[in-house]
Amino acid sequence: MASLERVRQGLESSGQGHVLQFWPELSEEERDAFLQELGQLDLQGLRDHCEGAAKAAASPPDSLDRHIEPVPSEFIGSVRKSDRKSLAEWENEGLLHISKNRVGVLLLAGGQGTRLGVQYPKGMYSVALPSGKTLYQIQAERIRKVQEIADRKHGSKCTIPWYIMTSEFTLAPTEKFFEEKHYFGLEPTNIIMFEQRMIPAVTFDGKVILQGKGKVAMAPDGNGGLYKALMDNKVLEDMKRRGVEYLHVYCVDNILVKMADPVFIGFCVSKGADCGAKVVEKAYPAEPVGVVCRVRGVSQVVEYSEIRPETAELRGPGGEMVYSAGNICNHFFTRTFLQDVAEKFEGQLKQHVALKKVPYVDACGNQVRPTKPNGIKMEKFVFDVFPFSRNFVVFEVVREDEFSPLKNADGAATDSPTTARNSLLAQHCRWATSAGATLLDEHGNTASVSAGDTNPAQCEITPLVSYFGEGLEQLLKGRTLKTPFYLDEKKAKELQAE
Ligand code: UD2
Repeated sequence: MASLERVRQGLESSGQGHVLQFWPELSEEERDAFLQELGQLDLQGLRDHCEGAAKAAASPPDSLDRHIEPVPSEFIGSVRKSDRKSLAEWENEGLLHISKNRVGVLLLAGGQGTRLGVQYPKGMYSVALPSGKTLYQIQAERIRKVQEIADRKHGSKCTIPWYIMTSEFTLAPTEKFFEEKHYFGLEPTNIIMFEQRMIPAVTFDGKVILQGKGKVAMAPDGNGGLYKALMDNKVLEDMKRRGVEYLHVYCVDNILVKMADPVFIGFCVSKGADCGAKVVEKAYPAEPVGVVCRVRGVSQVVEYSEIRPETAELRGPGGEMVYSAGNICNHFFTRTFLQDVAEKFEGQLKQHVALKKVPYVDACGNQVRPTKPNGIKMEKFVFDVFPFSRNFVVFEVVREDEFSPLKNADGAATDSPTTARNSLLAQHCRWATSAGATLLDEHGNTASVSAGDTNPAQCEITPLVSYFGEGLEQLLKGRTLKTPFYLDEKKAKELQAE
């Protein structure tokens, strides 16, 4: 453990002596825990961090709006605009790489899920589907299925390793949950959890905030903390050892996420990309998604919190949004690009300022819950490496098929458990009817099925039977199905036997 004297000196020389002001009041146990926490702080970099945060928060953000322009549509690949042949070719290419163990998935799961308001990691959330599955279970089963599809097509046994970036808040409960659920049928050694760094929250005058008398207010360093975490935890070495060349990085809360999407992987690889982003057409100007655009000619994402409303609202001659390429936090990276980032560019990643209400103890030792922002959290964003790419590609997918994030608690108009559940059910209703089934609602009437249905019939299909709507015709064609209808593996066997 670090010595108290060394820590005290480090804090004082970075202007943070107040951190130890309640030291005499702490019990032996509290002192040990605090010293251990302080020993993990980057004391060398603390002054820069605190001064940098205060300075960044004080100066008006460098508005990018004057320098941005949309990415011309001819530079955006698109599911909707591509013919079947191209889509099939990309899918085949993706499946080939999967079958050769060249593809991994990486989940960004270090966030705190503040908006959803649960005390546990978001992936453990169940949106009350008929099956009761959590987000983690759905993701795990999609991995299992796409491995199986690649195996069957290429006659080999393949593995898609699942890298999971957690933080101090999410690692222990995530590990416990996976263990309790027997890793959802995946091989535990192919699930690699690692932790991102935490950094102190700082007041507007550059002082580390004490959350308790023996506790600094710490927060994860943003999902762009990924690149440091890859190095800290030797994840790139693990990828190399396994022969993983391509990584699909995604965020935890999109219930429709296509794990290791072969079409996206195949598209990116066939274009020779080192880096790629999936986008959907934005639903409305203020939708909380970044936009893929060009800044001073270079493609990148401008986050929703950093674009002016008047820019987001700009319309073209046909009334369409000028900045419509909505980032859905689904990215493609080659391992060699990530290696380059880790070795050469990580230090150049932009720091973003978030002003937050951070509970703290005041100078008299009273616990305070602020009602307005009092603290600065500095964050890096996962997409800020795009400008370092040599060949960055954008791939537009269909929202109803691939994007329905869970951000807010029920009661919110958008991105809630209800909207996420309905998106998945509506998709499965569409799959069932296009496979030739007729769905009946609870009154025995034919259920209407359309994209974006806000009150879909209760039809759920396990990913273990179908990854993306394939293989259903042989089970469902010509059948009339009463809802609620849950197609699990057992039911699929029964239908097959009939
Ligand atoms: C993210 C995207 C936004 C859009 C939107 C779509 C970023 C920076 N923004 O915004 O452009 O695509 O998603 O849903 O990617 N996380 C960590 N560590 C952290 C912070 C977050 O792992 O320190 C994870 C978090 O667990 C989640 C993902 O990153 O899986 C996105 O985080 P968020 O939900 O806070 O991002 P949001 O919705 O503001």
